[in-house]
Amino acid sequence: MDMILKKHHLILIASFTCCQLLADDGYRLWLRYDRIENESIRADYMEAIRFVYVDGESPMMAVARKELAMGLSGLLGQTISQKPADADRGVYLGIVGKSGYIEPFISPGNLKGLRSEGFLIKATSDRTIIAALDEQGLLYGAFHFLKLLQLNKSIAGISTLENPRIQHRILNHWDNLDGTVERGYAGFSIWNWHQLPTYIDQRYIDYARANASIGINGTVVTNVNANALIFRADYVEKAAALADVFRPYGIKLYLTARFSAPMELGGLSTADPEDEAVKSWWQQKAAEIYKAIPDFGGFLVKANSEGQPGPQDYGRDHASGANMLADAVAPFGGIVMWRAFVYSEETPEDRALQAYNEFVPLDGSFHPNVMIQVKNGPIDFQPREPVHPLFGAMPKTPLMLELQITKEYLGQGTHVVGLAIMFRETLDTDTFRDGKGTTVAKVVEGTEKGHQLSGIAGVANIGTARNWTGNHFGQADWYAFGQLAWDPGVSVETIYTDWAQITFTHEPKAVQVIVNLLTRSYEACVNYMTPLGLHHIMGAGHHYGPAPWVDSQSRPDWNSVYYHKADDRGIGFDRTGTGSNALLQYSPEFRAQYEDALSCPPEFLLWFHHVGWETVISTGNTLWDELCIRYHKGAGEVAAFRQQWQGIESSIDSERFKEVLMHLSIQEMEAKWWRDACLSYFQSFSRMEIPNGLEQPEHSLDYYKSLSFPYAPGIRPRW
Ligand code: GCW
Repeated sequence: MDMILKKHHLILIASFTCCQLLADDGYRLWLRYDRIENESIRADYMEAIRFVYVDGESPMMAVARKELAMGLSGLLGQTISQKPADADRGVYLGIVGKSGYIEPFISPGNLKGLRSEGFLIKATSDRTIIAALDEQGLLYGAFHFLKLLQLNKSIAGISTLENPRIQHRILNHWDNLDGTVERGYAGFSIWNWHQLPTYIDQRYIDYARANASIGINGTVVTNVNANALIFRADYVEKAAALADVFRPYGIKLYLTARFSAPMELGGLSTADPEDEAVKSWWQQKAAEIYKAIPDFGGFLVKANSEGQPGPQDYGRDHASGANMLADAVAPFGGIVMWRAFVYSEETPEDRALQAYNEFVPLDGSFHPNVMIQVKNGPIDFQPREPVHPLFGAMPKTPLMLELQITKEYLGQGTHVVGLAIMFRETLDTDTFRDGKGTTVAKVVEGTEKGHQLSGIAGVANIGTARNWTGNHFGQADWYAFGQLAWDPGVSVETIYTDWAQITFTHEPKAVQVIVNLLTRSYEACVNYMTPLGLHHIMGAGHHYGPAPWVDSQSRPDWNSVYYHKADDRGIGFDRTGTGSNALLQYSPEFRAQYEDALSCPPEFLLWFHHVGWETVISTGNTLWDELCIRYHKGAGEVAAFRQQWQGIESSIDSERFKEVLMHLSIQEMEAKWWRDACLSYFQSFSRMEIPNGLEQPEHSLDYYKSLSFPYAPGIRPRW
């Protein structure tokens, strides 16, 4: 008996020591500094990094110092000295022109091209220099250096220089002051307004740190469906406490401005932007905010859209409203991000036309500290949209790109859908604005037109969930947004391979599976939800699940039938000259790709055309068959994702393994639900058979129509 027990005990010890998979709940995101497993790599690092010295005493440099100390002691498994020892090998961080420690080791040639917030990492014979023009650059350099180690990359002979290509890299939180999050699928808001400014949740610090690690330098902490209360003195004080936390991490705080705040909060009888009392109310308010938050970033505004107040309520245009607010923050260096997501109360012939029609005539009339923030597509964050025509049409105005990281229309909290592919698709699209090669990325970078401002915004997917994003793979979307905001040219493969390694494991098979999942899931999702350019056919209000039959919402453009226009003849929205002619808002070269239904790329066929069920499309199949094939392909792929994930169980810590598996199982069920519900419904028009060899819908159309989800998350409260 004794023997048996002992033997058992030994086996237990053995299995514990061989298995390095410590429990992990995902809270640490990609900033996991566990000891490097490869001993020879670790030994090389130890040899090169005997100490790390950060030259500077400011709060930001204290953050860099702390991060390096924590990161290195974790990764290398021993505390690293922070004292310079000239004769010894080590890492020095310093500002160019200010640090005697780095100066002798870098030449002007090394610094060529270095810009604000950028950094240089350069190895000399016995030291590694991290140099920058400003502290923010050093902080990013420190994070980058740690990432190289997390990735087990060689630092011997390293010489790398990086600059952000976009100036303002900002998260937009659609967080309400009552703690709910509009379109939030990861719990509640992380901002506890009730307990601010005194109670500083550790999450605020960890949030700032995570964002700094991926180069994000701004955050709008309130919902664009704004509440004027945020400008009351006590709330400004609360916001100031958050700004104090963010500052050492290089993150500026911004707030959303409710256009009618002068009336709601200031007791004025109007919010007319041309009214002197209104102007001075905003100037006064800006002065108050800057007194509390000296580096306040500025305002983000949703005006005259979905019931939000705006300048049009007074017969003024967007420029008048934006410029009035811009003038209020200009003396303090603030900016205004004015959203182009507008659609009016009147029923439009085609909602896709409106933003272009309202904003293009205003090109050139915005003040220099205004950016127009444009969603990636003309409707609303659909699984796949063509790019917004405004990107090709406002050369005199800096345009910000707004992406949605939270997955309102892409499986919400449960589906794994890697968004980097979608983000890249948008950034790489050619608008032909200044001839071939004027991609959205170039327009947003703004350099060709010499714009002083450039920016990119991502609607955050962050909440109180222990792992921040609810679904572990949602972290990859947050991370990918940061990488692409810093460098819109970085490849999806690099983003995902790095993320998989630093967030999960270095085990090659597992990395391959994770990268595959993230890379292929976007197309799979488009296929099982809205193939061939279909859009906005999800459940009304909560946007959860399939509901192509929705036809009784108060506005025509809130109904699915408005978008797919299925009838006995065919399906799709004709946006060519025979229809709404939305295509005319694009450049001739862009138009040429989509104008002809016979040659139109399948991705956008039904976005731009109404096509007969039996028409043979560019793939060689009839439209109906192609629709069926794509719905099945998408759903089938998700089943394969689950199996692939199961195959790497031994490489993933058990908590995250199980949680991802459960989400993949939900996704598999929901992908089939999407497929079957949509095909049953569309079949009621096409009256054609689902092709041989493809599964038939599991339930009747009536069954799918009968499902209801009164408590689906993320629905907007009305103020
Ligand atoms: O995507 C839609 C959402 C709304 C959102 C709106 C917007 C914040 O359904 O919830 O409101 O867009 O972007 O303003």
